Amino acid sequence: AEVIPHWLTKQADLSPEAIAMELEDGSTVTFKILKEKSQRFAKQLAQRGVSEGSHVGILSTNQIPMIVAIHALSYLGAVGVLLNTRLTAEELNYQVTDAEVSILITADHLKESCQTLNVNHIQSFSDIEAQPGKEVTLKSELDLGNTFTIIYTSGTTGFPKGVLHTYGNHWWSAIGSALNLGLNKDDKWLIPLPIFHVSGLSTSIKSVIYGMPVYLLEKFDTEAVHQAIINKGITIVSVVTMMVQRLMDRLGDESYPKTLRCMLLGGGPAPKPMLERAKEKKIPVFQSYGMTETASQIVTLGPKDALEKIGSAGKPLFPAQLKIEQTTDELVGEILVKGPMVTNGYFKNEDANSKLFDNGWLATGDVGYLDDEGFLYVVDRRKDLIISGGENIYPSEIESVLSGMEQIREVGVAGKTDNVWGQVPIAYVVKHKEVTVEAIYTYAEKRLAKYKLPKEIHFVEGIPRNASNKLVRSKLIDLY
Ligand code: S0N
Ligand code: AMP
Ligand code: MG
Ligand code: MG
Ligand code: MG
Repeated sequence: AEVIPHWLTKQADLSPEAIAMELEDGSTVTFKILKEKSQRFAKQLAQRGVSEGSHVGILSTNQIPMIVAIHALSYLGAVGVLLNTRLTAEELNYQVTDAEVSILITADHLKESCQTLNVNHIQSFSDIEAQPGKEVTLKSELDLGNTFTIIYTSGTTGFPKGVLHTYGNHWWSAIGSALNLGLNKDDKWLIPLPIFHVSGLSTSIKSVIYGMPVYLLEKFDTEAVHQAIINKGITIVSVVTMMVQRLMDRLGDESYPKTLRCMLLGGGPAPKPMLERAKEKKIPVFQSYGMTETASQIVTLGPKDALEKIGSAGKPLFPAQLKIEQTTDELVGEILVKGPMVTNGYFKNEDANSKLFDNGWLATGDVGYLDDEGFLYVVDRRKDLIISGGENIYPSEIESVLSGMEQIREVGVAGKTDNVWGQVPIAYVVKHKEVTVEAIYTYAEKRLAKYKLPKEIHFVEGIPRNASNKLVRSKLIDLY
């Protein structure tokens, strides 16, 4: 594959004094400093045995050392496995084992909670920073064909799959996004989304490729985002639906300054009434469609078209292609995408990989149609996928956990519309022995991230099944 100069070294050379990162307290880091910190961290990681091809777990909330650690891996040719801080130890253990993580680097405040993880070496950012550093040759180039990151995504089977991202996937994602959104000299991109998702990660990589500052929030907070947009010259902010709703409530009758040119909305469906309300308030919402497998948005709708095409996710980015796999004469069918930002597959998962591609086209599992001008409308998500506040949940994940309880004979889980989160999981349980709702929660809390816990648990006599004895989730909601 093509080789390019190391992107952070290059940017530090082109614009050493430009701001790479800005924090809420006003402190900043330049590209020169970011490069120096990352190179030092790389040598310290090398001292701990990290080398080319090592799989390094990263478990952190958004903070400068996390971004430094990610760039440090690129100087060694090591692979970052980005872990969701909301997961339980049991869920994390599945991922670190599956991804063959040899060392886990974590935020200082999370180290204590990592003690039960199945990784031999667990080090906080401060532990690594205290290392002397080993004199190793750092990469001066990046091979676009090499793997840089792995991010797990929930799977229909109940087990998450590790999406591989090459440098090329991230590079082309950044280029495609810039060709679509444009790039201004004064751009400053606010990241309230976690860097352990590709939504946050991709923005921190765009920063280095564009020479653009990111305004980093440790975690989403309505007031902090509101204040940053009003007072800190934010031009672009990435959000999920639930955040747009909270921000609009906070905004009330006021309006945002002209400096805000793009509110990039992704990660799930956007309800039409919300888009209409945003339009009234003149908030420049860009709807988008993308997934972990496409290294961030692959289809985007700018505000110019938003007026006429409300509800559409837009057109594919310049380097990307999209088509609808029509199985009948209807316009609606599975969405297929292709492009250099699309993953080559899941780590060590030939079974899933063989189903992922159809002649080089990634079969998303999502369902949609194109209007006569080529604008995409997403009408249904991948089979059974529940999206709560931008986090994905598969009913099978919850079902397999709950059915592990000996008092439970059968369980079915379905998504229910929710005003705050978009959708939430609801569980229908057939008892085998006496059990209380409290006991079920106690059991589930140890095994499932909080956002996956069913918001309601109902005891029922039986679970709807079809003629071949398969669970019919669409009929579950009618049970109660
Ligand atoms: C929405 C968020 C911020 C909510 O978390 P918050 O406010 O921090 O909650 P907490 O204060 O921690 O907890 C409050 C209670 O709520 C529970 N909870 C937390 N999150 C959820 C949730 N999602 N669903 C249900 N419940 C939740 C907590 O457990 C707690 O409970 P109690 O009170 O009982 O203790 C947070 O969920 C969040 O950050 N969501 C967004 C995640 C995200 O980034 N998703 C996108 C993933 N997709 C991609 O990366 C690909 C698409 C993409 O790249 C993209 C996406 C969006 C925008 C742009 C792009 C792009 O293309 O660049
Ligand atoms: P994730 O990889 O966690 O971002 O999840 C990606 C999934 O979110 C996609 O496969 C879709 O099911 C859903 N999704 C993303 N964008 C949209 C959209 N604009 N409308 C409806 N669903 C979406
Ligand atoms: Mg909160
Ligand atoms: Mg590819
Ligand atoms: Mg997700």
